[in-house]
Amino acid sequence: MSHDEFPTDRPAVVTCGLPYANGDLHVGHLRTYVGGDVYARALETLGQETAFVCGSDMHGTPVAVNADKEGVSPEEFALEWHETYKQTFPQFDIGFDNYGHTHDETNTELTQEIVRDLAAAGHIYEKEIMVAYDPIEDQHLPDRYVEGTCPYCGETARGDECDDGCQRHLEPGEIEDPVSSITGNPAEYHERTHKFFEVSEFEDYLTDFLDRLDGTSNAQNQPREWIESGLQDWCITRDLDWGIDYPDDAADADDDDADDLVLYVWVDAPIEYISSTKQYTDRVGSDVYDWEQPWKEDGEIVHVIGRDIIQHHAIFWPAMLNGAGYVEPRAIMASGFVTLGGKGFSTSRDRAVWADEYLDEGFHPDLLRYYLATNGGFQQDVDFSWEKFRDRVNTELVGTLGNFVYRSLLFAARNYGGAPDATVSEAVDDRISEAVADFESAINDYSIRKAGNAAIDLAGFGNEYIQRNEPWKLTDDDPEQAEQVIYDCVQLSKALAVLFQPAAPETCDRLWSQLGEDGTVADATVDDASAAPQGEFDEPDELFEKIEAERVEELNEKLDQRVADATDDEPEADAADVDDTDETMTDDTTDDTDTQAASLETLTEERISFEDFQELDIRVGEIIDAEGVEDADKLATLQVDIGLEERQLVAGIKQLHDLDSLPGTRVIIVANLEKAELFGVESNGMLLAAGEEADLLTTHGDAAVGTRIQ
Ligand code: B3M
Ligand code: ZN
Repeated sequence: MSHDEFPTDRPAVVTCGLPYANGDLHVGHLRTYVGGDVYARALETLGQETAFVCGSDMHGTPVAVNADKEGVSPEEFALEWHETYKQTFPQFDIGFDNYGHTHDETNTELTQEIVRDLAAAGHIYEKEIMVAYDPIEDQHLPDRYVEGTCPYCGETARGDECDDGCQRHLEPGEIEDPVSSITGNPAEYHERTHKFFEVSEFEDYLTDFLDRLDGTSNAQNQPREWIESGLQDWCITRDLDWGIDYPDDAADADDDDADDLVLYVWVDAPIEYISSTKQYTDRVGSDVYDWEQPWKEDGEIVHVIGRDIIQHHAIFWPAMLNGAGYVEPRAIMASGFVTLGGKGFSTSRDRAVWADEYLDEGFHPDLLRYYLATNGGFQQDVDFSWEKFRDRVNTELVGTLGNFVYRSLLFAARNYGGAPDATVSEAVDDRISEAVADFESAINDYSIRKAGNAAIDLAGFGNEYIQRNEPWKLTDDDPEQAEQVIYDCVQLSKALAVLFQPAAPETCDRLWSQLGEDGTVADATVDDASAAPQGEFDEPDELFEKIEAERVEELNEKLDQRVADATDDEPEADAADVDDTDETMTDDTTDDTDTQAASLETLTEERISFEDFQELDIRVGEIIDAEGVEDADKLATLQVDIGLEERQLVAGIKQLHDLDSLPGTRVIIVANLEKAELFGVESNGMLLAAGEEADLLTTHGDAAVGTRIQ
C-alpha cells in the first residue's frame, strides 16, 4: 500500500458511480451503493473525516434515447428518475452527504471550467472523424443511437461500448456494420470535426498513478494491460442536443462546428463527483467540510464503481484530473456483478430483483445491506439467491448477533436494570481490541466483507463466552462473577453496535438506544467500542426476525417464473431496446440457483489431430489438502500429488464439495496448462470436473498416481 493508513488527517471523499437517470434500480445496482455507503460509514467510524457524494447521470444517449421513446424531453425524463433515486437511496439508508445531478448549474459550470483548463493546457485538439449518421432520418447517431459489431471481439456492441463482449470503450467510427438503434436503418459514416482529449499523452503519468492506486486489484490490473496495448485519445464531443455545451471560449475561433457540440457524457459525469462535494460544502459551510481541500490540495478520494466502468475511472478520469490540476484518486473499488441463476440482471427483460420489490416484500433494508456487503469478495460476481439470503439472515444476523445481544441485554435488564456494577475483564477488552484491529485492517484493505465479518466474529465470540460462563447459574453461587460476565456481554454489545453500524445502520441505532446510549451510533467511533457502557436500560426487543422457509419458496416461485420468462425472450434482439443496465457477465464456474434444466452443449464439429491431443499432459493425481481461498466464494486451493511432484491448483469447487473430505481423493489434472493467478493464489494446472456441480473425474482401477492419461 502506497498511502498512509486510514484514518489520516486529510479529508476523504467517497463516491459511487452515478446511476443513469433512466430506469428503476435493482439489487445489482444496490451492491455498489451499499458498498460505498458501508465503506464511507466505516471510514467515519475510524474517525476519518469523510464526505459521501453521488448524483444522477442525466446526460448521454441512454437517457436521450429512452426519453425519445416516451415522447418527453430528456430533461423532464431524467429529472423524474432523479427524484425517484433521491427517495430510493435513503430507504436503504444509503446516506449521501450530497446527491446532485449532472445537469445542475454547479456541474455545468465546473465541467465547462475544467474543459477550458484542459484546452488552455493544450490537452484538447480537434480532428476530422467519421461519425455514424442515419441518411433517411437525417440524424447523427452518437453512442447508443448506433449498434453494430465490435471491431475487437466481433460481438454486437453499442456505439461507445462493447458491453456484451470485450467490455471495451469504443470510439466514434469504430463500430462495424452500423445500424440506427432508433429506426433500424443502416447507418453511414460521415465526416465531422470533433474535439479530442489527448489521453495518450498521459501514459507515463497513468503508469505511475496505477502503481500508487489502492483499492481492488481489478482496478489496477486491467488498466495496466490497456496501457500496454496502447492508449487512445478520447473524442469528448458529440453531435447531440442533450448534454453540456462544449464551452465557446475553449473552441477555436475559426471552428463553426463547436457550437453544435455537446460534451461526451463521460466528461461531465465524473466531474459531478467534485460538483456534488462542492454542493455539500455550500450547504454545511467550509468550516465543516471544505471541498477544495480533497480535490485541489490533498485528500483521500475513493471511487466505488461497477467493474464495467474501470477504464473510465482508472484511465480517462485520472488523466483529466491530472491535466486540469486536480488531486488524483487514492483508491478505486470495483465491484463484481450480481447475477441471477448465473446470468446478468437485465432491466429490459425484467430479469432482476428490484429495489422497490425488495422493500414491498417487507424485508428490513439492513438484511439486504448485510447480504450484499458480505456475500462475496467485493470484486467477485455473486449470484443472488433468496435461499442464501435467508440462510445468512437466519444464521448470522438472527442466530449469532441478534441472539447474543438479546440474551445478554435481557438478562442484564432483568437482573441489574442495565449494566451491572463492574469493569470489563481483560480477556473481553482484548477481544474487542482485536475486533477493532480487524475492522481497521479490513477498511485499509478495502474489504467491506471483512469489516462486516469482524463484527459477526465478535458476536460469535460473545455467544460462546456467555454459553461457556453460564451467568444464569452463577447469580446465586457467585454473584460477582455473574455480574462480571454480564458486564462483559453489555460491553461486547456496545462494541457490536459500533462495529456493525456501517453494515446495518438502523438496527445498530436501535441497539444503541436499547443500551440507553445517547445520540446516534453513526456518530460513534472505534474508541467507543471499548468505552464503558452508560449503565441503565430496559428489557430489549429482538433485533432481527427469522425468515421462514415458506417465504423463500414463495419468492423463488416468483423469481423462477420471471427468469424463465426472461430466458424465453432472449433470442429476440430488439434494435430499439436501449438498456444501459444489463450486466452481462456470465459466471463460468458454478451458481447457486438451479433454475434452468442443464441442457447439453452441442458437440464441437471441428476435429483436432492426435498430435494436438498428445500435447495435453493429463495425469492421475491425489488430493493431499484442500482449503477455501479467502474472500472467494467458489474457489479452493488444492495440493495435489502427481507422482513426480506436488502441485497447487485453484478450482471452483468450494461450495460444491466438502473440502475436508477431499484429501485422499483420486483426481485427474491437466499438468501442462499455463499457470494462472486467481485471487492472488497461483494455480499450476487444472482439475478436471464435469458440469455445474463439478463432478470430479477419477480413475476406477489402480493406475498409480502420476500416470499419464492417453
Ligand atoms: N452513469 C453508469 C454506468 O455506466 C454511469 C456511471 C457514471 S460514473 C461517473 O455504470
Ligand atoms: Zn468487443
